[in-house]
Amino acid sequence: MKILIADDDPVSRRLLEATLVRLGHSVAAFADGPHAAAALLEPDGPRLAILDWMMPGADGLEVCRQLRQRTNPYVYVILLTSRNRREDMVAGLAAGADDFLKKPFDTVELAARLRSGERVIALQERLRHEATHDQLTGLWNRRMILDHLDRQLARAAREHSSISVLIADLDHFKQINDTHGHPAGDTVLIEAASRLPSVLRVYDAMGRYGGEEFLIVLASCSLDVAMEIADRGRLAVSQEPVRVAGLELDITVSVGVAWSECGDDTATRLIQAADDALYQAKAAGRDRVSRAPRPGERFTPIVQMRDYALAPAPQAGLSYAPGPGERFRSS
Ligand code: GH3
Ligand code: MG
Ligand code: MG
Repeated sequence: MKILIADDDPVSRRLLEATLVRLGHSVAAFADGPHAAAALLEPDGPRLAILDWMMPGADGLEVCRQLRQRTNPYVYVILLTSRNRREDMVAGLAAGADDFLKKPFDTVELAARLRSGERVIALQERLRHEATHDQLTGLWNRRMILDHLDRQLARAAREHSSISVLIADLDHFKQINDTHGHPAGDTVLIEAASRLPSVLRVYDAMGRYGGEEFLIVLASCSLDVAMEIADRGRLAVSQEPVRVAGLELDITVSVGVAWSECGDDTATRLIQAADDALYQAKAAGRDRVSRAPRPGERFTPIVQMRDYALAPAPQAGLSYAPGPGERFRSS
C-alpha cells in the first residue's frame, strides 16, 4: 500500500523507506511536518502514515491533531519515537496516534504493526462504502447523490454553467414483484442500475434515489444533450429483456428531465421539476422522456425519441463519477 513517512533525519528516513519498499509498499517521504500534513490531507493522500515524533515545523503529534480534525478518509498513524514513558504514550494517543514504533525500528515488528494498520484501514473502507452506497445495486445511495447534486449546483452557479437532473423510474415495477416475486424484482433493479450508467459521461453521476427510482446529475450540458442522454438511457434499459429464473422480462423506464442554464436553482426545485416531468411521462404512456417546461413555456413536452442509435454515448464516457476521495466503482 501507499505509505507516507515523515522524518527529518535523512539516514533514518532512507532506512525506513528502503525497508518499506522491500516489504512491497510504495512510499512518499517527507522531511517535515507541514509538508507531510498537506500530502495526507489531499483527498487521495496515503491512508497510512509513519511520523517521527520530533520534526521541524510541526511535530508528529501536531500532524496527528490536524488529521483528526477530519473524519474521512481515515489516516492510520504510527508514531516513530525513542520515547517510552507513560506520559509520552498518553500524549501520543491523545493527539490521535493509532500505534507507536520504537526507534531504531525492528523490521519484523514494523511489518506486524503495518498489518494491523491495514486491517483497520480495510475495515474503515468497508464501513465507508456501506454508508455511501446502495447495497443492492452498488450505486451511490440517496444521500451521496444528493450531496453530489449540491456540490455540482454550487459549481454551476460559480462557473455559470448548466446542470441537468434526471429521474428515471421503472415502469410498472410493482407488477414484476407481484407476478414474479421480490427476488426477481431485485434482479431487474440490479440490471437497470447497470444499464443506465452505460450512457453517461465520466463526469456524470447516478445514485439510487428511491425504491425503483434513479437520480442522475449531468454536469455542464445543453438541454438537448441532457434529453439525448435521457433517451439513450431509456433505450439502454429496454433494449433487451432481463433474464431471471428462466424467464425473459421486458422492462421499460420513464425519465423526467429538469435543466438549469447557469446553476441559479436549488436542488429541491430541480428535483421537483424532474419529478413533475416524470409524472407527465408516466401519464402519457410510460417508456418515454419528458422535460420540465422552460420559463414561459406552458406545457411539459413529452418526447419519445426512438431515432437515436444506441452506441456510442454523446461524449463517450464510462460510468458515473466517484465523489471526492471515492474509489471508482463501475457496476
Ligand atoms: P409506475 O410505472 O407508475 O412507476 O408504477 P410502479 O409499479 O413502478 O410504481 P410503484 O411506486 O407503484 O411501485 C414501486 C414498487 O417498487 C413498490 C415496491 O415494493 C417496489 N420496491 C421498492 N424497492 C424495492 C427493492 O429494493 N426490491 C424490490 N424487489 N422491489 C422494490
Ligand atoms: Mg415505477
Ligand atoms: Mg417510483
